[in-house]
Amino acid sequence: LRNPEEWCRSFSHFIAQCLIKDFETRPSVTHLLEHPFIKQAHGKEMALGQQLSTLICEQQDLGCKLKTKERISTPPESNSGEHERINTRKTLIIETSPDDDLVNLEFLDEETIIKHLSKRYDELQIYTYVGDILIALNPFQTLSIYSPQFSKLYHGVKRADNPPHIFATADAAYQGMVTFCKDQCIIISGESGAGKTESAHLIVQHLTFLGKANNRTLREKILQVNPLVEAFGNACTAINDNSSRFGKYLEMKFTPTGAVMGAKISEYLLEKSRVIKQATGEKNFHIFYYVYAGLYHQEKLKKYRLPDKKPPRYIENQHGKVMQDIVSSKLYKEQFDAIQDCFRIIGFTDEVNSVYRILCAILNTGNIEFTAITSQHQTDKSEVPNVEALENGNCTSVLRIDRNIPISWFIYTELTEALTSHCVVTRGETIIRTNTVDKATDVRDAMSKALYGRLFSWIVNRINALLQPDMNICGMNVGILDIFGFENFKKNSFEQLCINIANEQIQFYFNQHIFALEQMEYQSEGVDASLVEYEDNRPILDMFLQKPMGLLSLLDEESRFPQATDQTLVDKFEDNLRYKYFWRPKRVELCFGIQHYAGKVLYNVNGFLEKNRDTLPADIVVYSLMDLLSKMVVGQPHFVRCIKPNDDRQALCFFKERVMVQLRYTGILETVNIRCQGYSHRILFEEFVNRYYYLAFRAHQMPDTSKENAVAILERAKLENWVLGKTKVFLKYYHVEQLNLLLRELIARVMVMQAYTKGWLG
Ligand code: AD9
Ligand code: MG
Repeated sequence: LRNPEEWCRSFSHFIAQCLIKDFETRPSVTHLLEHPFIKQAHGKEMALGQQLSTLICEQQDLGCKLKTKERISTPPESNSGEHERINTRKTLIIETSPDDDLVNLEFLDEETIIKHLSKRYDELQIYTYVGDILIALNPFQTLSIYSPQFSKLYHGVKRADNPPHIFATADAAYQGMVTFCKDQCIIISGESGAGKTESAHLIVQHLTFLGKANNRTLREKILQVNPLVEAFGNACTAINDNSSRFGKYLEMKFTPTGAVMGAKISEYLLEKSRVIKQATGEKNFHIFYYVYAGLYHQEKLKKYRLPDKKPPRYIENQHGKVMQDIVSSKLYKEQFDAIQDCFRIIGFTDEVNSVYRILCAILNTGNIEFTAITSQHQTDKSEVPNVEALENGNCTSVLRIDRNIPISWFIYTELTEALTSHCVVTRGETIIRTNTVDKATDVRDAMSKALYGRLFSWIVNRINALLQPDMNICGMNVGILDIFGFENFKKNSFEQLCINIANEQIQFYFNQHIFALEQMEYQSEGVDASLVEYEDNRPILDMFLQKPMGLLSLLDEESRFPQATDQTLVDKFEDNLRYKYFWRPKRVELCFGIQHYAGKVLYNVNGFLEKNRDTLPADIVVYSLMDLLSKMVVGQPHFVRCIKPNDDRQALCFFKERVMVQLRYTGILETVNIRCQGYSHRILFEEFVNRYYYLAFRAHQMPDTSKENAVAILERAKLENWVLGKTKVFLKYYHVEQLNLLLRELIARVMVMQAYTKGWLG
């Protein structure tokens, strides 16, 4: 941004005159200038200059947009390779239509909604509104609707001015934050592969555009955060080649004037078990392949003591992948280079080498083997026959444990002992017992998982330190929640249970905000609005979370018994869980079924106890998600519901049945109903009058925050269909947008006037 004075001098006198002329019909300028809101928010000249520049850009954009609307007609990008399926005949027409919002439909039933979404999808209109909620259908192809030109198009305008878009949701959150100085959060939900992570990237992209700080480097840093953490936390699964295996809450931090000043990530429940084993057709975390291929091409495998004839066991194909597949993959090598760039741009230093070292150590650890020693007295002892793996430092020296250095030698021996034996304390006495081969293998794998888990947390913490705002400013946040989506595989284990419980909680949070809280307020405020029935998943959550008899408490309890087995666990569930959502199939051993909000899932308890012991107790994990949710509750929520139109990842392929199921379990029909009939915004009279009074009163008047004055504002703003409760104004989602727009226009005019009276424009 140029110096505001300089900028304003060059600003066209003509535009100022036009705005002032228009302003004359409004309350007195000088009065408004004295208004505390304006003083507080825009009192500082620099801030004023920034806002003013934004305003002018908006004016310019507006003019350009009117032309662009007719002009933009863009075919999807025709890429090679993965996107070969793209139908290049289709052309995207960027224009609004009344059916952009399902709430405008004349007939509201499932069939109509499906037909409607299908028609839009066919025209590559992947986004549709349900009031203020965005439905995003996965296009499974690259669309050219995310360029900076589109960011401009969606900047600070009314929702109805443009077709629905993920940028509009990001924009609403940003405008809400700047206008009301209130934290916002965007909750993205949908099943695995529905497009949550892609949506999260696009939101970050648009927010960095909006929060145009002078600091270009910071913007670049923030854009690298997602690719970096996803290299460590995402993997290829049977459903999605880039599946998130952890939950992520990214908070973007802004100054009071809306300039981006930093970011912070919270991670949640990384699927560490993937490090040591992957299901058929799945892979380890991306980073292992990137690093192995990258080091191979740099001829550094030897340096990191990695085998070069056969890939390490953890990334070796249990499923047909061979050395050549990994090292000859151009993609892996390119990704390795990209990750190095991410590290560098974010500000990591030599510590990156330690990251690679630890990753290689984990791969080497996986190659340690054990054999049984049978002697006269002992039959259950194991040893490490491939001493190479330890002695040549395969695992150990990469972790800087070297037998030639006395202190390391001690650790080296300790490590061998730690893998092949364990301590038992009985009546105050410590006894060392040897491990069987199986036990030693488990210990080895547990060590790998722990190392990876800690490495991941360290990277996240380091990113947070590097992106911490250096300004001592009390700013505001827009948080973006992107977790692993609901999963239902042929074989589902402990990991799927954790993922699906997290998704139950997100669904509950959505229900609370969209249905429960709203309907409770109608009743307590005596507002006559018809109640909408919805599927409440609270009883399912109770079944999981209740203490001491919920499923997770039972699992924790059983995990504390050394004698517990898979059989005792599943019996315990069956004996104690008297819920219609739980069943035990007769013919399938060691399995139990759960009727989740999103469908029935059959879980195999094999390994549940071990995995639960290995992670934090399930209870604590559920706390940590609650912590995440409670953080979001303080912010104003915005919802994005991602929908997967088919299971074959095919572009332009809309399977009615598949979409219908997702619409049903996410309660879209009910959401449309409540958005048609309901009042999504309930604001206390006091807050309402304080917020909007200068739309109807002279600024210096400071009217009483009474019901009557609230009505005066609503009438002056020419709004219809609002209702009054005992203490609150009940508004439709579009009312708030109209009010905010009026408010912003007014403030913009005042700022131009202020600049004008200061002589900047003369
Ligand atoms: V999971 O729960 O992490 O397994 P997500 O996050 O819901 O899942 P993701 O965002 O990874 O799904 O999307 C899956 C794939 O769909 C992506 O890799 C893209 O190939 C494709 N996709 C999703 N959204 C878009 C989009 N807006 N434009 C183009 C998209 N492709
Ligand atoms: Mg994802």
